[in-house]
Amino acid sequence: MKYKILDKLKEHSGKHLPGEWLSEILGIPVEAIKRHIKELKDEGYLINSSSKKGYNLSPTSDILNLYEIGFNLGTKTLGKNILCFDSIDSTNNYAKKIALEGCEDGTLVVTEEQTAGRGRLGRSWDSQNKKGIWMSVVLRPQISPEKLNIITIATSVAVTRAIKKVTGIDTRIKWPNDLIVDNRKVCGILTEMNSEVDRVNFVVVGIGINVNHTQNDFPQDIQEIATSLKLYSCRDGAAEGKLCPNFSRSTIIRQILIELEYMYNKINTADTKEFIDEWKNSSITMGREVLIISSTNQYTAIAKDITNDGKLVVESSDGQIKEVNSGEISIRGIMNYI
Ligand code: BT5
Repeated sequence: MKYKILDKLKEHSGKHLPGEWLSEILGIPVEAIKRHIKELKDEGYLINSSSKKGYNLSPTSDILNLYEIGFNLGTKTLGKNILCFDSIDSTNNYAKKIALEGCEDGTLVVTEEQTAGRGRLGRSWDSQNKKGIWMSVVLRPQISPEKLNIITIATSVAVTRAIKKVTGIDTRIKWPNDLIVDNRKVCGILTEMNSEVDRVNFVVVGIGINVNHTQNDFPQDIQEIATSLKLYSCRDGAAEGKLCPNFSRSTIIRQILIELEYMYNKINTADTKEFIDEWKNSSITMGREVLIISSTNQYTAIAKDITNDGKLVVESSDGQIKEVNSGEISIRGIMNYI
């Protein structure tokens, strides 16, 4: 019932709704309305209550819960099962645990804060409370283990699309797992797999997006390389003293689930051309000189292409064409690499 009240407040956003009116149309006593409004406030919704005018929902409420993410989502697999936390060590850790226990394909784990958010290769991921999107999705794709990269590629295109649709911001993709705006990292993707020799049991796709951070929300060591969607959208306005609104994280998450489900269906039917082409168009990597850093050596090369299963094709200075499957690349001018 409390979410029915919330629906009404959203439907009439900007207006005050009298308790008596809500009581009449929802068919419950005014006392019950009061109790549910209190529960919504306890969940974090910013609701102004005035004894004369009634209740009004502040548009700045930015809550991550089952209702905000899952209500009328319209997907078939992704986000059918949603688990929301206030704080957790890492959504990828939790997602892996429940995947091993047999959770449904498409299960979403999302949290307000991570206390031990992880990047690749043992690196850490800064996940400030209520500032960003820290989420993981469990997938059970019909691919062979060596095609894992395609999941990261599809996810980066899905997130790029979602950010564009919700915020209007064009992000660029840096192979294999970063989204970049203004030469800084705004999103990182961590894809982890559990497999047998020729079969994937599950993949956990972790997505971290800096959404509403101000510059000081980032720790010192990443101040120069990280940015948020809000900082980017406000880069000119801030100087002019304009108010920079927060973006709704739940709206972005919903759109990611919709876009990722579309890509996931394409992956399962081996129909990846569309999103590979889109990846190339959004790529900040294609055609550039890149420094390839593997566990055994480093060399510079020109990024030429990407294969249908997500490997980066490069041409090294001696003219050799190579396929890079995993590891790190640096691109001049991006994220402080000179
Ligand atoms: C990544 O690793 O970019 C993958 C990040 C994935 C995070 C998500 S959040 C939900 C899910 N649960 C998890 O525990 N993880 C996933 P990598 O390419 O290794 O980049 C890590 C590096 O990015 C760090 O060493 C820092 O230099 C930098 N970094 C850390 N936190 C950052 C942030 N919030 N924004 C931008 N850069 C950051």
